[in-house]
This record gives sequence, structure tokens and C-alpha cells, in this order.
Amino acid sequence: MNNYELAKEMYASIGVDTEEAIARLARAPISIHCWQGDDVKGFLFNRALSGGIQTTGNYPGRARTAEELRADLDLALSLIPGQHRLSLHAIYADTDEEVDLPELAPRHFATWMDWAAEKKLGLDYNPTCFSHPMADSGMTISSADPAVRDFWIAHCKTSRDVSEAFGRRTGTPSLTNFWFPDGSKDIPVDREGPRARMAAALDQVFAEKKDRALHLDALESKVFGIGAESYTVASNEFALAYAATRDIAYTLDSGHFHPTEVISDKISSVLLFTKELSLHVSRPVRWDSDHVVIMDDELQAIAHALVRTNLLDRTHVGLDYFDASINRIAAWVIGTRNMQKALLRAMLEPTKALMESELAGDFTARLALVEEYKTYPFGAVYDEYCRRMNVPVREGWLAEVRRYERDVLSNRNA
Ligand code: RNT
Ligand code: ZN
Repeated sequence: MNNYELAKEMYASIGVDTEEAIARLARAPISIHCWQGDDVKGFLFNRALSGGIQTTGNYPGRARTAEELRADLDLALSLIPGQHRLSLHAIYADTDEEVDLPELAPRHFATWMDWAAEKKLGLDYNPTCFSHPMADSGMTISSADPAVRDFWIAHCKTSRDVSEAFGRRTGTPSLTNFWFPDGSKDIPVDREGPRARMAAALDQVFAEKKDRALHLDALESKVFGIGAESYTVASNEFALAYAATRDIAYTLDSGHFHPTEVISDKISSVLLFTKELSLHVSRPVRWDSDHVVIMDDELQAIAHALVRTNLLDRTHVGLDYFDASINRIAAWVIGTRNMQKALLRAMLEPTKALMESELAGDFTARLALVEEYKTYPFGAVYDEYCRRMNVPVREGWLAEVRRYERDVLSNRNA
């Protein structure tokens, strides 16, 4: 009997069907963030990263062109089992035209759409409201200066058109995530004004109704950024209330809360009041550091929150981290595979029985069983999934990344 057959039997003994779990995992796309591949630089301009976010490290081999980024993604995707999505930022437009953000149109992403269609990959989108002179004041869409505000409103509006084209081309709705770095280094006197301006601006951005089968909107909150330590306009309360009252999705980023505050406990609350939720799964280490996602307790708690009560169907699971200190393709593979492993592990739980213990007030059994199930062989099931999807099993993928590093990445000079 091989490892999988053994695992299958063990799970069957607690009433879990591993085949069903595998099929369920195969239906759970992860939206992989393009920006891990080049340290959030993009190809549209040659500008320093701003907006209070930061990449650290100078590992060689970062993608310098859209073509290189696609080649790197091709490798990463060949090492991750299943069908996934790619989340693009506006600054990743692939064009020779000199074009500024508000003028970006679907044609500037033609190569990306062709590539995604060929790979049967879904696409998601993000307006880039940072790394631009119009964001130098620290404010974008909530700026008191109407010229600045209008610039960003225009960018956000055309972003929805790009996203709609993504949806049309790929046959799956493109989620556009709106994140604004707007905030203040020191304590503002007026905390309301920027928020009122942001809400009004967003109402303009979302005024045009779009077909939900093609495009979805999401608004991301944050607690602070580098250089915006005292105030963030799109705070949790702002973004959640806005999303819930405007019928759009709310984006929870793992790194956007206080250090001991976790997003896993927010999922069930948010989804009682919004149709959809979007996640930026990340790993904050002491701050919003965007470390590569590992299999830690919070990742498992996120997966449990999504799987146990079927909230995964209404959640767009995306990743958001950028580590420039290790091989960037490995970073994608590690984080995405970890997200999948956490989901699979949750799918391999006999949840119904645990819920019954809980409802019956048998907290002894609840704790005992949850703890024992932790050492059940979910790894053997993930290996089987990898095998069936024709991707390397366990650490086998690392050799492929190494080979590519030697043959391709090492020839790229910064
Ligand atoms: C920043 C937000 C945002 C960005 C990306 C690049 O703190 O998390 O989602 O990381 O848009
Ligand atoms: Zn994020």
C-alpha cells in the first residue's frame, strides 16, 4: 500500500473522503500576485516604490520585463498544482506607448490577456495608487487638491474597464482590488475630511455598474504604513462600512492590523454583511513586512474559517507578499503551496462531527479530536494531488527552481 492509500484509509476511519477533499482543493484557485516577481517595480515607469510599503533584499534575478515575468510565472505555475489566477497591478502594463495611469486601457494588457487565455488562468487587477508623483503628498483619492483627486479617480475608473476586459477574455470575473496608501505621518487635526472625500471619490469610481460575471470591486483597509504611522484614511472601519453599504467586497490583508490581531476571526463577521470577501494572505513579522506565507497557526485558522462553514465559495483568496531576499520564484511556490496545504488540511477535517461535539457542549472531545487530527497524514494527500496534477512532489520542485536560476536568472543583471 502506498502512502496515499494508507492516508485514505486513516481519513476514512474518521469519516473523511480524501477524494472529495482533493476534488474540492482543485476547485479552489489562488490569486497569485505578480508583484513578488520584481519587487513591486512594474514596467510602466522607472520609479521608486512608495505608498509606505517596502521590499527588502537584493537577491539576483528579478524580472525586468513583462516577458521575463511571464517566463518566471510559467515556471512557478508548473510547480504549483491546480488552476490559478494572476493578480496584476496597473504598473505591469506591457506596452511601448508612453501612457500614464488614467489612460491605461485593455490594449496595454493584450500580451497578458493572450498569455492568461492560453494558460486558462484567471486574471485579477489592481490600480496602482503609489510610486507616482501624483501620490507624493501621501494622499491620492482623498487629497484636498481636486487635481490630485481627479487624477486618481480617473485611474480607478479606467482600471475597472481593464478588469472588465480581463473578465471577458478569461471567462471568469476579474476582481479589482482598490488599495490607497492615503494617510499621514503625524497626527492629523481633521480625521474626517479625507475620509469623506475618499467615500465621495469612490462613489464616483463605482458609479458605473458593471456585470458581476466580468468584474468585481474590492476595497482594502490598512492600519498604518511607513511614513503614514499616525493615520490611514481607509482604515478597517472605513473600508468595511464602505464595502458593506456599497455592495462590494472587502479585502482583508493579514498584515494590516495590530500585531496580535488576526484576520482569521474577521472572515465570518465580514461575510455576514457582504456578498464577497477578498483576502491578501501575507505574513507580517513585527509589522506589515510581507514575508512569504508559511504554514503557521494563523494560516491554518484562515483556512479553517473558510472551509468549515463553506465561506470559501464567497472568498477570493489572494496572496500579497514580496520578499526580495530569496529566489522570487521559490517565494511564489512556497507561499502558494502553503496556502493550498492549509486549505486541504481543513478540507480533511471531519467538521460535522466536531460541530456536533461543540453543540452538545462536549468541549473535551472538541479539543482532544482537533489536536489529534493535527497529526493525520494530510501531506500524503497533498503529494497525491501534486502527482495527479503533474507537478513535483514535496521538495522536488526546488531542483527545478535551481536549474532555472542557473540557466536564466543568473544572466539577469539588476
Ligand atoms: C499595501 C497593500 C497592497 C499592496 C499591493 C502591492 O500595504 O497590502 O495590497 O501590497 O497592492
Ligand atoms: Zn494587500
